[in-house]
Amino acid sequence: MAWMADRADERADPVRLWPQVRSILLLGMNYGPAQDPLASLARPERATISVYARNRDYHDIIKGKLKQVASLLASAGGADVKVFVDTAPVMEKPLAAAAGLGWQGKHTVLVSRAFGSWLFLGAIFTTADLPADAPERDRCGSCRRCLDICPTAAFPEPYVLDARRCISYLTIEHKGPIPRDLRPLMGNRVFGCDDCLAVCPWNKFAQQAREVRLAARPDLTAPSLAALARLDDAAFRQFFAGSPVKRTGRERFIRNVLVAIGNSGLPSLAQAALPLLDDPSALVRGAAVWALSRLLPRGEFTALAARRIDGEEDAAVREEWQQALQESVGGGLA
Ligand code: B12
Ligand code: SF4
Ligand code: SF4
Repeated sequence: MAWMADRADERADPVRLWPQVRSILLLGMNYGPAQDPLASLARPERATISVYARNRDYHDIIKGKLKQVASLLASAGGADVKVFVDTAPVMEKPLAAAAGLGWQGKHTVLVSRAFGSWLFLGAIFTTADLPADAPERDRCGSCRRCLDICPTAAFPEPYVLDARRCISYLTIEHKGPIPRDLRPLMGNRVFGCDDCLAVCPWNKFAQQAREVRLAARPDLTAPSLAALARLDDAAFRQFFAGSPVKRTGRERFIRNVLVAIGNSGLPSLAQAALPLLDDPSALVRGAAVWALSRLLPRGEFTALAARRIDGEEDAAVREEWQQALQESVGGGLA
C-alpha cells in the first residue's frame, strides 16, 4: 500500500489536500449484518466473504448519499463542498472520532455506541465555518477481545495493526502469492475478514442495515468453494457485478479460494483444485499446487508433481512445487 506513504502529508493535514477547507463533516453509514457474520467459518466446504462485500460496493452507495447532503449544504449556505470516500488521502477514522461518531477501538476501526463496529465512513469537506462537535472518548476499557481473536496475530500491540498480517489486506490488496506461513491461518476467509469487528461487545447496540443494497445476497453469504473455483473470468465478472470483490479481480480471488480449499481438510475438494493447475494465471496455478499438497495423500501428490514440474514454465510455480515436496518429506502430508 505504498500509495499511503506517497501522499502522507495530505493525509496528516486536510488543509494540504484542499487549502480552502474550513470544516469537515463525517458521515457514518450503518451496514450491520442480519446474521452472525462468523457463522460460515465453521463450514469448511464453504467460503466466508466479509459482511461489507456481500452485496453492492459501498463506495457507490455512500458517494451518492454524501453528494445529496453536500448539495443541500452548498445550496443552503453557498459554500464550496468536496466529497470523499476512501479514494482520497483522508484519515477517515481519526476525523470521525474527532467529530464524535465513535472512537478508534483497539482493532483500530471506529466503534460507535449506537451501531457497534458496522459503520462505513465518508467525509464532506466544505469552505463553510461550522461549529465543531465534541470528540468521543475511548470506551474499550480493559477489553481485548478483538486483539485475542485475530487469526493471524496482526496486532503487535493494542491500537496498532500490522497490515501485512491482516487477512483483509492479504485477500484484497496483496498482489502476489500469500506468504506460506499465513495461509494455514486464513481458514475459509476468501475476501476480507470480520473477526475483530464481530467480537466487539459494543455490537450489542448494533442494528441491521436499512439500506437494501447493503443487505447480504444469499448467494454471497456462504458460497460453495467448489463452485467459486469453477468461475472463469467472464463468470467471475458476472457473479460479482457491482460488488467490491470484482475490483480485486478473478486472479487474486481464485488464489484466495484455493487457500481456503487447502485449509478445508476435505480431500473431496482436491477435484476442484486439480483443473486449476492448467489455469493461464501463474498465481492461480501456484495456489492450486499448495491446496493439492494439503489435500492429496503424499504418494499421490509426489506422483502428480513428477508429472507436472518439468512442464511448468513459471519459476515461482516450480518453486511452489519444490516447497510443497520438501514439506511433504518433512512429514507435512498425511
Ligand atoms: C488502508 C485501509 C485498510 C488497510 C489498513 C487498515 C488500517 N487499520 O489502517 C487494510 C487493507 C488492512 C484494511 C482493512 C479493513 N478495513 Co480499511 N481502510 C483503509 C483506508 C483506505 C485507510 C486507513 C488508514 O489511513 N490507515 C493508516 C493507519 C496508520 O491508521 P490506523 O492504524 O487506523 O490509526 C492510526 C492513525 O489513525 C493514527 N492517528 C490517530 N489520530 C490521528 C490524528 C492525525 C491527524 C493523524 C495524522 C493520525 C492519527 O494513530 C492510529 C494508530 O497508529 C480507510 C479509508 C480512509 N480513507 O480512512 C479504510 C477503512 C479504515 N477500512 C474500513 C474497513 C471496514 C475495513 C475492514 C473492516 C474490511 C474487512 N472487513 O475486511 C478491515 C478492518 C481491519 C482492521 N482491523 O483495521 C473502514 C472502517 C470503518 C470504521 N468504522 O472505522 C474504512 C474507514 C473505510 C470506510 N470508508 O468506511 N483497511
Ligand atoms: S480483520 Fe481479521 S486478520 Fe485483520 S486484524 Fe481483524 S481479525 Fe485480524
Ligand atoms: S473488542 Fe473490546 S477492545 Fe476491541 S474495539 Fe471492541 S471494546 Fe475495544
